Amino acid sequence: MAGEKVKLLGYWASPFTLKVHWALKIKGIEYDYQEEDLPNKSPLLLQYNPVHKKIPVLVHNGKPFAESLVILEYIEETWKQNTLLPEDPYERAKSRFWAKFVDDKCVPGIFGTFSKVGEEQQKIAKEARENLKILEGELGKTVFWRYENRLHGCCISLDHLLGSDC
Ligand SMILES: N[C@@H](CCC(=O)N[C@@H](CS)C(=O)NCC(=O)O)C(=O)O
Repeated sequence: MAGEKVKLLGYWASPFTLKVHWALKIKGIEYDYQEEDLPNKSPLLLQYNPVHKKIPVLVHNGKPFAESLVILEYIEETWKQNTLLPEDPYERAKSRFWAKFVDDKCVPGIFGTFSKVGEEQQKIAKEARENLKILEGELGKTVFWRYENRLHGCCISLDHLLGSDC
């Protein structure tokens, strides 16, 4: 839609930001990007996401949206081209289930593996591997949000990086 202003506030290494980048690109939406310095958040981020104070935030014609999965739903409903979700309601529900599984179970485990040390790190790395295996088992069975296929690629690469011997 002509004259629209779309802006994404994010952070380069954030998987939550990446999926919004991918969704916008799949839809062919032009947007500005503002990289955030997370220890020193911009006034815009604090203004637009006062509840969680986290990226990503999408701003569309001055209206802010926070929480990556909420942002994806908004993108899907606003720009109808190049759909992100399958047509069938059952398949759509499954896509949403696995998207939440990635956010709740895989991403924290992967982050924890790199930020924790010692026994705590071993424990969280084991959980991360187990959850990545579950996710890997789903590949080919579920039609995911289209961006998720790319995220799965990253997760599986990380699984190999972490080692698969435990
Ligand atoms: N549930 C949120 C998670 C977003 C999130 O955890 N963002 C992190 C970066 S990956 C953040 O902004 N951290 C800054 C902070 O916690 O102060 C979403 O899906 O958007």
